[in-house]
Amino acid sequence: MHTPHARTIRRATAFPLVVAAALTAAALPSASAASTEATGPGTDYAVDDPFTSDRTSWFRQDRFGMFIHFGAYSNLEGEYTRPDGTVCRNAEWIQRECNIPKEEYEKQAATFNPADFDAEAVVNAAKDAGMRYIVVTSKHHDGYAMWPTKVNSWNLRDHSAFDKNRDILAELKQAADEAGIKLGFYYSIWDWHDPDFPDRATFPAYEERMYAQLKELVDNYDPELLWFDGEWDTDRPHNPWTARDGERLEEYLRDLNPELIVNNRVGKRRVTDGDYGTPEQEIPDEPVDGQLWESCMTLNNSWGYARHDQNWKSSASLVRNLLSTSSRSGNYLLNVGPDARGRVPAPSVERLGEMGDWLRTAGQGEAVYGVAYGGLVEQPEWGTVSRKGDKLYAAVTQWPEEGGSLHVTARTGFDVTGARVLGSDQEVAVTEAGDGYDLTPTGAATNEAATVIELTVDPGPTAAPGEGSGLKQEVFDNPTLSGAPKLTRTDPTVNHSWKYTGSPAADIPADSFSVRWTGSIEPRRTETYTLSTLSDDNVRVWIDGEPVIDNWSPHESHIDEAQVNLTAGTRHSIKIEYVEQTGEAHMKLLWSSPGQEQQIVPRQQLHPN
Ligand code: FHN
Repeated sequence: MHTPHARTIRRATAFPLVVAAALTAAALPSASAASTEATGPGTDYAVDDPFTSDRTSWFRQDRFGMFIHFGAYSNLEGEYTRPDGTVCRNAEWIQRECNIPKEEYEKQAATFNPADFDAEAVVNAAKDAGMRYIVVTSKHHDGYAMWPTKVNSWNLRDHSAFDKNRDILAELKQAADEAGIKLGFYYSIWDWHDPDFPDRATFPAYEERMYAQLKELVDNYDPELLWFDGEWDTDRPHNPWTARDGERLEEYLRDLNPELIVNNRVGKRRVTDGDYGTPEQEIPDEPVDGQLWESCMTLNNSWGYARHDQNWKSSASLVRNLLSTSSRSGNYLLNVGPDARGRVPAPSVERLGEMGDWLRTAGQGEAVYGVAYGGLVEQPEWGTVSRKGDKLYAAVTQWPEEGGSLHVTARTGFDVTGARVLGSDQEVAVTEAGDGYDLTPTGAATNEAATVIELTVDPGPTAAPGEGSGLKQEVFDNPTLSGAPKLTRTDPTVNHSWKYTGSPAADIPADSFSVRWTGSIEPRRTETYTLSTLSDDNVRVWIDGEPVIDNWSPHESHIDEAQVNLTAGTRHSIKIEYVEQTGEAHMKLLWSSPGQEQQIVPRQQLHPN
């Protein structure tokens, strides 16, 4: 089912050892299924570099996905009539926000019958939109499972009016597989229904059921991605979830399937949790440091179906959102909310089709799929610029007046060797102008959403990959880098997530240790590089003997940056000093430059002397 993934060798996962009385042994993944050996010193949770690994390649290429919010709340279609006759409106939060008593909510769920749910139609709508992956709610905050879980009877199979021979997640998986669309599951940690959830004392019993459900989902439906939610500190009910819980869950999932992609809400929505960040209903103004990212957004204002919410976004604004996310190396996860019968609202399908039309017209999709941050140029006011190899895609949303031009400000030296408007045979003049180039089209914009000017560029010399082996690493079993190092070795990359329980080696404690890396760093381009450290706790960095980063005090996961001028082929000396005081421990070294996408500094470019 999964090709074993080359991974950092780690000690296997501890499994919550509390046995939940409510479950039969059959429903529980047996403790032996996950090693009983607890993780601990010597464990490194960094599995690879999400910016470059094969495991995340599809996520970084696809750029555009469908979110589906579908659950027992959909049965109310956004409206609840209180006993006093007043109407309360919400969507997927309706039970909590309208104070529906648990028994009454269960009673309405028993009438839920999404008989018209048509997985093929849903997948076709996604495909027609140009979406390449789907994330569907398997369990939202109300705790209602949308698959025939064996863990409890609060689910679509056992508590509904739906056909007991159907399994909509299985139907969706089959339709997605046949269409070549990847499938992921949203799963809420926060659970309003499970009585063991709110109290830390009984939380392990809930956690055991949660692990069992997640194992069902991974084993039975083979998702490519898990989209956690409900990780934040809140009440009604109290949410006891901690970063330490997230560490353990993430480790468990990666042992279930090393190929899984997991979002940062598996922990506490930080840059060190999971594989990618999850801005919601917003798009970051620029590429996100330290982590992949995906912006999730509604088509109207509601995630779950709400009859009253007809405030649909225009397809032009949706296309522009997609161009904004992909041109900043992000993904766009756009939501649909099927109604009580399981039908995707027509206004949603219509707008998705219009987005797909734009992507399919004149190869405009090239400006989205597989692109990343423009890098070579500053982000313009008149639209967005994304990059894929020797192409820059200038997606223009403010077309110049006749004879007018569009200016691109160069961030590094590069030549423009070609320019054309996708979908038009008009000429585009490219002239050097001040700090960049002026692009002067000779015709009209081709559409309302965005007209794409494809530039062919020569980004200048990039040296061949180096032959480095990594940096010299000295590990001290004290927080002061003092005395003889306990361990000296070559570290291929500075890419470590020791978290709460791990450390650089089995005989190094999880707290109160320090590390020094020395050697040289060899860039492939002569440019101003942004060096980024992602650290918890202290960190300081020298390049060519000069201090460039100094955050020498205990801190939570934090990204520090330095702009350094590096010369291709030159081995610039580097020294990094790091201390783990207590709690979580993380230390990563990344770089980016106008011509280099963000990544963990690769082994080939690091030398131990
Ligand atoms: O509370 C949820 C909400 O219902 C919805 O699922 C969004 C989508 O990501 N997430 C949470 C709010 O941040």
